[in-house]
Amino acid sequence: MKLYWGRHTCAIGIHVLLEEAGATFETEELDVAGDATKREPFKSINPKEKVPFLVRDDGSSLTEYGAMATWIGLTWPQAGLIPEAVEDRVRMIEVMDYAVGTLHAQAFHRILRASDFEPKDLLHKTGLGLSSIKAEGTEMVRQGFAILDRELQGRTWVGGPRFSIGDTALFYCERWAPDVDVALPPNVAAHFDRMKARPSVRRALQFYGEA
Ligand SMILES: N[C@@H](CCC(=O)N[C@@H](CS)C(=O)NCC(=O)O)C(=O)O
Repeated sequence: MKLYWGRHTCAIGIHVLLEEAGATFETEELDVAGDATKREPFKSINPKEKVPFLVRDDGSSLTEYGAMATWIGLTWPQAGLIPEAVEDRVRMIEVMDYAVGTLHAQAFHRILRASDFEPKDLLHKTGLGLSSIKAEGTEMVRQGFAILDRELQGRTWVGGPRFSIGDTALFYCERWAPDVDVALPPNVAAHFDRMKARPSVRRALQFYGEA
């Protein structure tokens, strides 16, 4: 199995999960900031042009954070990465979907790749401008973490009492907060600290050259 990844990307969450599962995997680094995902040979093997991207031992590939995370959770059940109780499981999915689909794809994306949100036609190009798009993204990041802070009240992990796949989605967003000058609210900051104390996260951060 091979995990395609890039520095400072959400791929670290999948890396953490593979570590938690005890999976054997290779890695291939892409210069994501330099747009390597948009060039050959990667573009042909993953037309979505994104990392994380998993190529499994049978040669088939998998994209999308939730799908990859769920596959890891179901393939290594002994790691206990998917909550058993219905309420814990749906709360976990609620946070994971929000982190991936809103906090990352809407809020952080506006800051990290503001030009993706800039109107492409000349008529509208005079509109917001990159700095306004980034400012809007920063406000969305603040609001997003505030919402998650309320949801995490009284919870150790996003799925209740045990670590699960959803925690890694929140973790990769938490890791980006200092870069966009957003302070994590208390429950989210405590979650980030708990994540950083996990051996799997330490190993992944070390691999990424950040520990
Ligand atoms: N929907 C994808 C999003 C993945 C994604 O946005 N990856 C970013 C890095 S964090 C990326 O590869 N960006 C490259 C680009 O947009 O050119 C998922 O859930 O895995």
